[in-house]
Amino acid sequence: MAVRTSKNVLVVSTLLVISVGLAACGSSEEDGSDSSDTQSQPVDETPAIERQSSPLDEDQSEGDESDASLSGGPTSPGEHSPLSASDADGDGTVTRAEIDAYMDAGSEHRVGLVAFFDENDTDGDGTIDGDELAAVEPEFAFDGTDSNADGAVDRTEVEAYVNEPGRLYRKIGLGEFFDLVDTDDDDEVSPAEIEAAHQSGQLAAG
Ligand SMILES: [Ca+2]
Ligand SMILES: [Ca+2]
Ligand SMILES: [Ca+2]
Ligand SMILES: [Ca+2]
Repeated sequence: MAVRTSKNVLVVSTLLVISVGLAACGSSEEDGSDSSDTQSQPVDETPAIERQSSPLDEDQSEGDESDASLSGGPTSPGEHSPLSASDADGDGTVTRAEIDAYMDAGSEHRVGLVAFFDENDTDGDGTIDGDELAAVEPEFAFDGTDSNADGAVDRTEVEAYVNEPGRLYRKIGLGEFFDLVDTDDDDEVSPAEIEAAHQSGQLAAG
């Protein structure tokens, strides 16, 4: 077998490309260097639009002055219910002073709703209606309890109401509820303690 040997010849060629492309065109460009701009630039003073982007959700007045509200139920004062409503300075922590002030403003919060029912069922027949209902202060105290919507509040209805999920504070009263949630007993309910109450089902929005 014949073996061919191919020679590779490397040819190094040097190409000198001389491009003299200097087109010296004496074009005098005048880009308005000395143009007298008389255009007065108007200062844009856009009026500051005052937007109140964070409307405060204030407590909605609950008293509806109608018997329909008895079965309709009160609106929630906040995501943490009584612990939102009682946090007067809105710092997320409810102090003993804040809860006391809140209960002073609404004595119906101090005791459980069944006990409050007994206070208002003056004739002790197990039903609040008529004059008894008209005398309830605040008038919305039993909103949401009239499950059969007959315009009267029976003790059994109140008992069922407070035993629903998230209504523990209505069952035992807000003072006792505060003590329960304040697990470290420092007379303050911290955001962490509020969260724990949510997790355990002791507290629910609404
Ligand atoms: Ca507070
Ligand atoms: Ca009665
Ligand atoms: Ca009823
Ligand atoms: Ca605490």
